[in-house]
Amino acid sequence: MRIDVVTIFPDYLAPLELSLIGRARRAGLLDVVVHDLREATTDRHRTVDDTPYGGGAGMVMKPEPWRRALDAVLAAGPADVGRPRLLVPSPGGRVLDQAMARELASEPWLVFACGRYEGIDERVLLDAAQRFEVTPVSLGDYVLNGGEVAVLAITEAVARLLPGVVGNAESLVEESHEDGLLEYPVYTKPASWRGLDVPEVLLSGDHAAIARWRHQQRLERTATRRPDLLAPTAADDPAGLAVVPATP
Ligand code: 6GU
Repeated sequence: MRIDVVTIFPDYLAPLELSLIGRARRAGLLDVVVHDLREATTDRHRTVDDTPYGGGAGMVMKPEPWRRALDAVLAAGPADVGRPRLLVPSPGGRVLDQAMARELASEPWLVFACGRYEGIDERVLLDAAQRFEVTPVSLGDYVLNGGEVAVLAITEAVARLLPGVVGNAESLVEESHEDGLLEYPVYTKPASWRGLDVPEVLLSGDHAAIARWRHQQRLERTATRRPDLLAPTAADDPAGLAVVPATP
């Protein structure tokens, strides 16, 4: 998979050299290229932002450096893989979940456009839609200062799903969110620690009993911590608007 990132803070992406992602890059499973948006400016001050039409607080990212930067990404990218996916981190985007991470992991080429300030001139995305499949993406319902942290999170969620990136492929299947339930609690030695004992069943050697216990723990945990992941009823729909009346 090829990933391009356009940002005014290339150093923010330095962690992509580390750990699992860094190893995947060195192994040739993942090709990450980070581009400085300011390289696509032409003025002496390398200006990337300007005041918003209509007034209001903050600054807006100018269209022309973005157009030039995205053209350069397209020109230097892999041939014969079709239109890249352009992911635009934004609190107003589609909220990333495990299903979306899997969808992105099936793409050959992802391009991230990191906005800062109040955002990118809307016309950049309209214009880019002629050459990219544009998807605004959010990490959740809170506000970050810019897209760079989201790129780190999304890249990690996606890259670990690529074949060969996570050593033990089994560790991918029994995880939180892979089947809609949270993970069961885990323990290691010692069996007793500060008066806290590992649940008896895990020491029993009874694999069927352990599997039942773990499944029960996943259900209880999900019901307590994330009831919205179970039946999409009350937590998702407090007004009950989506409740379908039972058929008589
Ligand atoms: Cl993807 N970007 C920004 N700036 N804020 C966010 C976000 C993304 N996801 C949640 N908040």
